[in-house]
Amino acid sequence: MIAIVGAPNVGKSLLFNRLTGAYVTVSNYPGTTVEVARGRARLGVCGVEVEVVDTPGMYDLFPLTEEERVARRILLDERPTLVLHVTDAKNLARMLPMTLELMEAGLPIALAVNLMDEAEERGVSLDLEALERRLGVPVVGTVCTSGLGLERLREILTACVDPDAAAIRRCH
Ligand SMILES: Nc1nc2c(ncn2[C@@H]2O[C@H](COP(=O)(O)OP(=O)(O)O)[C@@H](O)[C@H]2O)c(=O)[nH]1
Ligand SMILES: [Mg+2]
Repeated sequence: MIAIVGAPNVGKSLLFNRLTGAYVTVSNYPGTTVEVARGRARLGVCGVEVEVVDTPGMYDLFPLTEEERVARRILLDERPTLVLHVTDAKNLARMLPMTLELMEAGLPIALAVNLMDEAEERGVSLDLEALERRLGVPVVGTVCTSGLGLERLREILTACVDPDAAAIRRCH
């Protein structure tokens, strides 16, 4: 399972929709009124299906709200194959502490730096390759509204959830 996590309003749900398309169910997380969307993404040339969960917005791993508690429980109880931390390129520095918390919790993560279009408009320039080297986890810049970066993101997800499928470019 791939869990999409991050602060509110960074584009998690739009990214979730782009990855999953039609196969989505929305239900209350058990014992709560918090809605969680679950769907399936087809990844790689072989179309390997993997579950994707759109978690409620969270600012860090120390929950204050019921939404944050649900997001934390999805991460710690369901142990995703990959945690995709979605961030806002305009405020990346403020969001990286949560990336580090997720890494410290021992979760396998990849970082999507979304809203790159808005960051560019504001003259924010980011060296995502340097960040990737420093963090030691995959980092990809995205614009979920236009689809920019989503192809590379899919490759990263494929490599994380199914290394064999990612290595084999051709299916037999
Ligand atoms: N300009 C721009 N808008 C985006 C991008 N990604 C998402 N949005 C918009 O940001 C808003 C919040 O997105 P949403 O997916 O609901 O965020 P969530 O709260 O993290 O689930 C929506 O209006 C999206 O259309 C992006 O890369 N660029
Ligand atoms: Mg959302």
